[in-house]
Amino acid sequence: MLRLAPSRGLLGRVKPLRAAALPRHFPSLPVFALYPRRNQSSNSVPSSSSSVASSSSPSTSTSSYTVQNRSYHRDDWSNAPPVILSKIGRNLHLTPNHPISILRGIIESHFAEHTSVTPSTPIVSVYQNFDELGFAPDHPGRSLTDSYYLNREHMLRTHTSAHEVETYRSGLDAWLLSADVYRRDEIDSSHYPVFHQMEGTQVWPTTSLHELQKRNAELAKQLADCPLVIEDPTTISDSNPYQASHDPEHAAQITQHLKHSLNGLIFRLFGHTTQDGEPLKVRWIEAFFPFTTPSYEVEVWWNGEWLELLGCGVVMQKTLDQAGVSHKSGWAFGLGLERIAMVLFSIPDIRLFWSTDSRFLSQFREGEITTFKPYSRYPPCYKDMSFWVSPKQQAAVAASGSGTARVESRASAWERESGDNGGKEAGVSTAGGLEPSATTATTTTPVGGKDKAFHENDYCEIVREVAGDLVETVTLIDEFTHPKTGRQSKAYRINYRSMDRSLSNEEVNALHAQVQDRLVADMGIEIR
Ligand code: FA5
Ligand code: MG
Repeated sequence: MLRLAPSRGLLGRVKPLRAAALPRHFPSLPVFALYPRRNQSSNSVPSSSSSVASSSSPSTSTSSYTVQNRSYHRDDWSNAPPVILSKIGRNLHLTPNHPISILRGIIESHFAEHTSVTPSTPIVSVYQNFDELGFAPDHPGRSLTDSYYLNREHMLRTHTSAHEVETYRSGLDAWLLSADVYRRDEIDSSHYPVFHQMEGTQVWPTTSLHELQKRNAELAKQLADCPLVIEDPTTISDSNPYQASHDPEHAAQITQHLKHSLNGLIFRLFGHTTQDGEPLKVRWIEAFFPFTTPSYEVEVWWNGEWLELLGCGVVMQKTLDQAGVSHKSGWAFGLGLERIAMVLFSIPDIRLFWSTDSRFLSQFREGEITTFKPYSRYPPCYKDMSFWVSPKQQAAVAASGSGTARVESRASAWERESGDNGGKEAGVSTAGGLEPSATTATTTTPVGGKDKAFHENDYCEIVREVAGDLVETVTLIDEFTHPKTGRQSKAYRINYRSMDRSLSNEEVNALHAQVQDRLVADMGIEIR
């Protein structure tokens, strides 16, 4: 059960909240690359059955990628490795009896009035993923250290928001879009380079917005009866304002409807969950996204830290203008299905979702939330690696003027962007993606090599390419600059642990040596 603001009182289960009964259109045919679904089982969804024929490393000279039978030329921007491309088509969110799919189904049935949409491919244009949504040209998320590119024009989507404009353009007003998304990221138990998001949104013709007040009053009444104590200290301010083009009263009603809708979902999902006998704590914090304002994130206290579940906000009017529906306004959210499933099913490590071990898969059944029973916890094997950063990489960092930025801020560009810092520094992001830094690399530097600034995501990517899911965490444990030579030293601890078996020390030593060799060859580091 959740502990919510004492003023709200305690109650049993809340009735599923229904979307407001306002005009909506349902296209009968796929729109662009999207497949709207209503009341269909996941089996009948046109799947993105991929054939990934990219068998050699993108850093080699092969001139193209073939993904889902389509060929993409490579250029100096290509950085998507085969190990990542091989995940295309797994579609955990559409796999019956898989926790990610079970969760998708539960959320879809909660938002019963929303149309479910499945994009046909994770490959989108850079324009769709970033420009169309108002990302600044030097936004950190665009960097080669943070995103996977097939070439300068095409990339693996980093978020489901990449489909917002085309879906609004299709005429849908209330929809849920679930899909796999891809990010170069740090390695730990709650971050994985491929994960699943669900985008949810509701928009209304401006002429109907006055109806929201009544609807909000009803929703508030239902929620008041929920035993939810959700902290929400957020306010509207210059750093998280309503949009100038919006009537502030309308914007307030849309914001309220967003919060009520998501609080209703949170209660539906976690209303009966306790962790270690303790009620679950949930909080709203202010955030920043280029395509919403005001913007928020919702976090849950889990395993001793705040875990970010979703980002959301009032849709930037420009996005709706781009979609040709300027006469509508509304809200959108993007939630991490793995993050919620981890809490809901008590799954301790995000890598487990990719397991094909029947001891994992056999534990889950469609429509049911069951507590995961670990079949075994194999011992970890820590290996440290101390090295000097290559002089060229160090020079590149110095040239960018912020060599220690990454260490000070240990969250990914994505989480810095929206204010979450791995649970350590919640609040409005000051980064906002507007200032290029060492952490962002530059948008004109070709991928790879020893000449660009050292970036932890590049380090993690190579570790992942060699050791795959045998790596549980990669943690920076030390760094210093030599007082005389000025050389920079770093030390990382790599924790190797298999989810399915015990690893021998010899095996890990051999793997660690391979990881080290690749890092020396690709990043020019000098082992100390
Ligand atoms: C976004 O991706 C925005 N597109 C969300 C959004 C949509 C905002 C619509 C406003 C309107 P963010 O980068 O915070 O935001 O990611 C959303 C969620 O994805 C996170 O809250 C988290 O639950 C999940 N997530 C992010 N990175 C990872 C990762 N590496 N592994 C697993 N889950 C992740
Ligand atoms: Mg975030």
